[in-house]
Amino acid sequence: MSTVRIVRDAQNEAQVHPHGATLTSWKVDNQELSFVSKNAVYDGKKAIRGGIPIVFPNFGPWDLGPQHGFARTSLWKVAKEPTVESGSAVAAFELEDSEQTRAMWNNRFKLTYTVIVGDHQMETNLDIKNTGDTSFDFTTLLHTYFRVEDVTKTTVDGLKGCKVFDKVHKETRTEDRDLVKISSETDAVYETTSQVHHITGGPNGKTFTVTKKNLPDTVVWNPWAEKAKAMSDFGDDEYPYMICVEAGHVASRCKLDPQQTYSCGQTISIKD
Ligand code: TA6
Repeated sequence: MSTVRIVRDAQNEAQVHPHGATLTSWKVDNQELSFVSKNAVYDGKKAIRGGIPIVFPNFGPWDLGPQHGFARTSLWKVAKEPTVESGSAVAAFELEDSEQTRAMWNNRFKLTYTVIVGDHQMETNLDIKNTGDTSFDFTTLLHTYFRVEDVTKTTVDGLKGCKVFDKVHKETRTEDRDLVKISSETDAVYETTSQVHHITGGPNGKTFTVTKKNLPDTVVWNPWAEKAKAMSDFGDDEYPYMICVEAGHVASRCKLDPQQTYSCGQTISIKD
């Protein structure tokens, strides 16, 4: 299984691994902006530790199957080979239900994941179609790992006033900070956040801008030292150089009737 290179030009490219349709690289001006662990496993079984794993049909622990669902550990098809059109490089990937998925979750679906590489920006859009004759519900999330220079100097905005479930301290509160900072293990599910987040502290001091579409919630995660040590596919010394800011529909389940499609996604841009 080789990765699919999506090249706009000499300054802008991305790579997507068919395992989970996981984006494993986004480079602008030859600077890697995505974080993938040096210990990531590419055995076609475990989710790739980094980049943008796709969470579907369930965010978090799941009685019916693996944590975060089966999308990120399934082999996706290339539905559209990389093509440069209207100034961007575009590729698309597809995952449909199978015996394996129906054995866990007995619903018919077709996921289409489109990656669009623009100039200093990238879009990752997910269309979720119910191809069966019965309704189903799901939660979904783009588990984006951003590369940062020092997570203790990184800030995330667009969360103030939001209800947040703090999974580390197991409490629900309202966020009162304009800028969320990370100084310890962080695992926070923010409900109905701003559509736009700015993440400072990226490579060469750059700032990421994330603009969400139909993904009302945002999860912020950094495993910190202890959890990092507990993950075999994550280096003990890597947690200072990444932050997950994850656009999702996770605070409530999304219902999809037969033949309906739920379109969601994010645009990430980078600037000085
Ligand atoms: O998105 C945050 C989170 O749900 C954390 O609780 C942590 O489990 C993280 O995802 C990574 O999960 P994974 O199954 O990829 O190890």
